[in-house]
Amino acid sequence: MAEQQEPARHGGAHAVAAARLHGVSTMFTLSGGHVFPLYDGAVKADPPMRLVDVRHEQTAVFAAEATARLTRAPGLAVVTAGPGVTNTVSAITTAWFNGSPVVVLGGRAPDYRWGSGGLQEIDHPPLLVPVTKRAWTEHQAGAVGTAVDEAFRLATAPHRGPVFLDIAMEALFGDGGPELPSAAPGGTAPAAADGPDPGDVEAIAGLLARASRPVLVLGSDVWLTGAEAAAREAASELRLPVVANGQGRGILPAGHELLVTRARSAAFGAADLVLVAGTPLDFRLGYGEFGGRDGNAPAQVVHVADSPGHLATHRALAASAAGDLTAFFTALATAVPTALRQAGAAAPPWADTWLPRLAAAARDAIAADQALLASDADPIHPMRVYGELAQVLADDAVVIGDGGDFVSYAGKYLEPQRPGGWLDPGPYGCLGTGLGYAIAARVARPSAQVVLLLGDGAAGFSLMDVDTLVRHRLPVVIICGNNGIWALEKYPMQALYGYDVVADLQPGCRYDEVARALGGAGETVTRPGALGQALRRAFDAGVPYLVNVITDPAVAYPRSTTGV
Ligand SMILES: Cc1ncc(C[n+]2csc(CCOP(=O)(O)OP(=O)(O)O)c2C)c(N)n1
Ligand SMILES: [Mg+2]
Repeated sequence: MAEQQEPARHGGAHAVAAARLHGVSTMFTLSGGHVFPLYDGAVKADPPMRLVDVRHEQTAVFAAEATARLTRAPGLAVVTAGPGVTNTVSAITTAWFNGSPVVVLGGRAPDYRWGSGGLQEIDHPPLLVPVTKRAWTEHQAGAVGTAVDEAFRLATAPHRGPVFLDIAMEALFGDGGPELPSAAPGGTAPAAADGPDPGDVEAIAGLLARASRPVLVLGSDVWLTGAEAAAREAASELRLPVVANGQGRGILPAGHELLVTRARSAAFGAADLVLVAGTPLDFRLGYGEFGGRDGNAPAQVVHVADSPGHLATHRALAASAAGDLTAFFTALATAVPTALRQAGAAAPPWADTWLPRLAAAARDAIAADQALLASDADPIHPMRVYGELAQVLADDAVVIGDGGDFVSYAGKYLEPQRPGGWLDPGPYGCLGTGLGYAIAARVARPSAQVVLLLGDGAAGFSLMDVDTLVRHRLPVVIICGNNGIWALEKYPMQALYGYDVVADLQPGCRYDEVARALGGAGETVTRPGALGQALRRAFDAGVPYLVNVITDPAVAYPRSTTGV
């Protein structure tokens, strides 16, 4: 802590004040001289801004991204010039794919020496333009506050996403003037999306009224844009079977009568209309190809996004709408009954047969899971881990997945009770999000359970940041699914070539001892019967705790697609 508490007025102080106006309370960072004024600005702000210093810049950006995805307020990461910035590229790209409002502030070699070969002198924005909403440089100390304000406004405007700004050294260290930003010129409330075109909603309502086997897919943007209550109400009002995707999971709690995610292949295979809201028609949704199974015609596809640029262009759509998702669902909930009445139907025709059929299929699938969730197999079947975890998870738990097969199991068998409690890397599929996401989750939800499900391969990307959890007293439970292999690559390579290489890790490696060496705690579990008690010890520990579960490498996740 600095002894002298005079208000700072350098560019760094202006940047911190502007970030705070947008609701930022934590700066995730890894030190470098180019960005010292941002720390000085954080320390001397009133109240000081919390600094969480990590062990790799990608962890800082993943933490900022998870902050945005959990709190729906923007996240902030600060990284030093050159390698500090280039180390963030995968994490910024992850935020780009996820539409996460993140601002990354980078240091930058000074302008007055530019071209002379200064330390870490590289022009960062061209590296980041393709994966950000905007990437640019601020050169003037007096303009830093305005530039940072602009960065946050852009990051939070529809369609949300990452923004990069680097600040030349003299601008960050130089005098920005006595007046710190105290009110943002354009206001600090995130810009709202315009409502969708009423004609588009009507057209969608008309299609739905003529459908007999519709399915509603709720994706991450439904949660990220705050439309979950409107979506839930519309689904309930219209009795629509729902498949949840990404952070849309939990909008309908596990066990909800309309939630048919576990019957998604039956639902998508036989649907005659699929309405996808708040997520791209990417590989996770079979590129938007639905229906056509068992002699059925291909389904009509309706795509709804929060902004026109996010509507699918790679396949024909029966209809689409772009705009505020809350407004969309609210309008849909009244437009469909009107359209049904006009078509002479008293109630949604799908409510009597199609919905119960899918609900029964979902119930059957869940019942069929039970044997493996309770499996006594030795070595441990990965599903047993989830059977045990489900018994100790609270409704408000945050569950994070970073890994291959181990996390695919989790995605399938752990059904959240609330939205905003499930974090996977999203469609960019980047390994290494785990510790950054876990750090952010603990900061954002101080009293909730935070559980990180970590493949043993994935562990290698970020396990050192257990040190950050320890230094900042952030207890989380880490469950390492340790099969000694990169399973999600090993089995596909064997299927293609009949053999595999570069897919083996150390069997039985003691990742729990890594956690201990860093000041946390942990244990290795090799027997299924020991799992339950180990998980309880982990939740009770009050320190970062890694349960290293040795699972059966012979068990491969029954995957139908590799995403390519
Ligand atoms: C940064 C990055 N590198 C490589 C991959 C390719 N990849 C996807 S899953 C996977 C295997 C993950 O292994 P592990 O975490 O041990 O989980 P398992 O499949 O064994 O359960 C790999 C290498 C990736 N998605 N991201
Ligand atoms: Mg593995």
